[in-house]
Parts: sequence; structure tokens; C-alpha cells
Amino acid sequence: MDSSQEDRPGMGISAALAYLSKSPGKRLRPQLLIAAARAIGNARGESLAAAPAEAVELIHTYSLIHDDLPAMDDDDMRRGRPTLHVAFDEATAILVGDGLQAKAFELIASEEQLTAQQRVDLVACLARASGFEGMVGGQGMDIEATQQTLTVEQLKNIHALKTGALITAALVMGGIVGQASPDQKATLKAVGDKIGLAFQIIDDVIDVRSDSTTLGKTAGKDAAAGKSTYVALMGLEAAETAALDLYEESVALIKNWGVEADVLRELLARMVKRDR
Ligand code: GRG
Repeated sequence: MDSSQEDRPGMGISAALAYLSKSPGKRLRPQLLIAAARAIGNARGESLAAAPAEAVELIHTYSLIHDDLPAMDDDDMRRGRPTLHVAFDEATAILVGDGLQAKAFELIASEEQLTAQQRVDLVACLARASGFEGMVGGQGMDIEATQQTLTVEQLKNIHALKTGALITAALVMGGIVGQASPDQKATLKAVGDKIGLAFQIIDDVIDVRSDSTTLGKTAGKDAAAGKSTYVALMGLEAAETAALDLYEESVALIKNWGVEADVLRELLARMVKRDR
């Protein structure tokens, strides 16, 4: 979101939005949404995807800002810069997260190129993935599970909600924009479930490989913070193999889709073959 386009309810919030716009993330979820719309083969779908794509990124950005707060993961750095509550203050970070969440739904609801039914379906999909049955529910379970040793299945369940749900939603939302059939939407959901899990497992693998703290050499930053990780539960190589298997399974689900799905295939590959 361009801060210059925003109403300016408070200097702190305006400055924080400007700060955020200077360090964007990889924009993976909007790219997934647009690639899914394109994969359906509905040429117009792709051009209609801009507002929902922006919306899913706003939800993701809000979640990272709140996740970094002292009451949650208490992180000082994000996207190579001090986190929002460090650069500004906690109240600003909470308010900006809340405002981004509201803006996401406003963007979809007011996109007049989409039909009323598409807008309702998009809002419902994004809200479900963000809320108690999705990201917020998973975050709550993750916090409760800190300092507990989980089984791999329990960890998968938490991550399916905490990070997987929004990735899956991005793909299904692309399907909604592209007017996918129920079968195509079910396939996009299955692709999202597999690649979302693979993405999280690879994040754990990268965490261990890139962490140079004493404990991190064998466990990684998350494990050092008392969290269960795939690497701790499965071992580094098995975790990496599991992620690559999930990636292969996700691509196999769309093997009969045409060249329109090539951008989506490329994105799925990037999600498991990345540095961070
Ligand atoms: C606060 C309700 C609430 C939820 C927070 C998203 C989330 C839930 C926690 C993030 C925890 C985390 C860092 C998980 C690792 C995988 C992951 C989602 C990384 C961040 O996503 P990227 O790599 O980030 O797409 P960028 O910065 O590129 O947007």
C-alpha cells in the first residue's frame, strides 16, 4: 500500500506506513494469487487479481508486525531493518497491523470489476484463513506449545494453520478471481496445503543453516526460543527431503494443467529452493 494514498489519521501511523513501504517482502502470496488466476486460463482473471493480491499481502504484513511484538515472538529485525515496534513503538505497531487488516477487506469489497459473488467469496476465504480457524488459531496454538516437545503431526497441524492457511487462501483466491471450477479450486487448495507445509519446513532448514549462535549450530533460532521445529524432530536431511517430496507432490497435482500454469509451477519451485 502506498502511504501517500492513505488518509492520515496520525503522524506516527503515516510515518510507519512509509517505513513499511520502503522494505517490502518477497510478495510471494500476491504472486501466488495472480499465478493461480492465470493458471485457470481466464485471461481477464489475471487483471482482476490486483486488489485481492494486495489484500492478501496486507494481511501477511499485519501478521508479521504483530508476530514480532514483545508479547509474541519479540523480534527486533524484519526484512533487514528494525521491526516496526522497535523503529516506532508498540502502540503504533498494533494499530498499523489492525489498520492493514481492515484495509485488506476494504480493498476486496470495493473492487468494482469483481462480481458481488466474487467479492463475498474472496472476503470469506481470506477471513477464514486469517482468523480463529486459520492464522490466528495457529499462532495461539504455537504460543501455547512453546517449551513443549511436539510430535511431527502436531507441528504440521500448527503450521498448516499459522502459515499454511494464508498460502492456500492466496491460491484459492486466485481461483475465485479466475472463476475456477469446484474441481480446480479443490486442486489449488491441495497444492497450497502441500507447498505451505514445504515452505515452513524449508524455513526451519534455512534457520538452522544460517544461525551461528552456539545453540543454533545444532538447533536454529526457533529451537533456541523453545519452539519445536521439523529439523529438531526429524533431522536436517529428512526435513529437507520431506519438503522436496511435498513440492514434487504439489507440482504433480497440476501436471495436466497447460502452459498457463507455468508461472505457478515456477513459483512453487522458488518456495522450496530459496535462501530466505
Ligand atoms: C500475529 C496473528 C498473527 C500471526 C502470525 C505469519 C505468522 C503468524 C508468523 C510468522 C512466523 C514465521 C516467520 C514463519 C516462517 C515462515 C514465514 C511465514 C516467513 C515469512 O514469510 P515470507 O518469507 O516473508 O513470505 P516476506 O518478508 O518475504 O514477506
